Amino acid sequence: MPLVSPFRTSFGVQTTRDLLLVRAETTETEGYGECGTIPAPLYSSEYTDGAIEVLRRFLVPAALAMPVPDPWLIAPALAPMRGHRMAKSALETAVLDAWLRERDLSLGGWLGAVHDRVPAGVSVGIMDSIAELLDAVEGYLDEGYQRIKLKIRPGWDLEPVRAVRERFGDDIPLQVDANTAYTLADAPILARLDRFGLLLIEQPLEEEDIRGHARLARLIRTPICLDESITSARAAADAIALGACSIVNIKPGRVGGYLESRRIHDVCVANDVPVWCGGMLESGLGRAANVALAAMPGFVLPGDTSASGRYYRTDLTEPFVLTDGRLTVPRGPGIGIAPIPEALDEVTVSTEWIPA
Ligand code: NPQ
Ligand code: MG
Repeated sequence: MPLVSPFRTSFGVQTTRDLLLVRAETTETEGYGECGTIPAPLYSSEYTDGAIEVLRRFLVPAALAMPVPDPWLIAPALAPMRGHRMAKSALETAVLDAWLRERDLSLGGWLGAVHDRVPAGVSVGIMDSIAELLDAVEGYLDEGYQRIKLKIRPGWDLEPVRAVRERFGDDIPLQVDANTAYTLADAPILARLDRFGLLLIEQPLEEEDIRGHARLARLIRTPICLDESITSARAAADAIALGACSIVNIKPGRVGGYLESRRIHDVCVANDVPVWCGGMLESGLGRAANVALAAMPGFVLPGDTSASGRYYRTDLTEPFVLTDGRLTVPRGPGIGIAPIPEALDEVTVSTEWIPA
């Protein structure tokens, strides 16, 4: 699917989105799960062709071998295969969606959502110039986004943040995401962000550097939020206990699915750590499930659950539209939304059916 505009992060630039969907078919209904991988292992170790391979050879056969496709038992059935959380998340979500539809339960209701609508933030990529960045931010603020997140990397950090503060003032909720681009040696530069009153700085250091984030937290005032590092509820508990983060970005794909996402939410709430829902440029299918997750009580900060139009001219589903800076939580059974057949056919390049 073509992106409405290039999206540049510290790990590269994307102009299209190669989506991998898992569709589970049961005797009564079907379910969809979206896999957040990108074609190359630049965000995490997973990549789309690898996810297809591990699903085809290991994960789907293991799920098909289960006596009943019980959503709680998918993760244990897949546990012998190590890692591949995004691939596992897509499969578990497809089974969960079908399971909920069969019981006429909405994902939000099942997760424990407490809101009908969730505030939307927006992630703004690295741009070729400050002028271009300010135009993009102005457009998103005009659309009603409740929080601005700027992608940063060494050489594009202090200046864009200063420019956004000078142009739009100190009151707009503003945060930055480094996608692991810095090291502890950069602490003096990152400390110079303190004066801009950011909500948080997301994943400044590399995924495994929990001790480094704990050290950095004592060198800067801006709260540290982790993304790539938080791969499970255990990882969240460890990072919090070690003082490596005071805010957590929950992304179902990164952690293996919505059941683990709920566990992370509960661990963070128990530790008074605010959470928000991250984004992986999902189609409306993944977006629907993320909006339901973001309606849980501990999601007290706007997430990257932006409107469909932030990324796509035409979504696979009815588009999610921003109204008063919020997205509406789907109320139907399961994820509460389905692909529009014509839209899906338009962009489908290959399908593979794995029989039970
Ligand atoms: C993040 N998401 O919070 C990720 C980075 C990311 C919205 O910033 C295709 C293209 C898939 C870009 C997955 C946001 C992506 C992508 C994740 C960026 O770190
Ligand atoms: Mg991030």
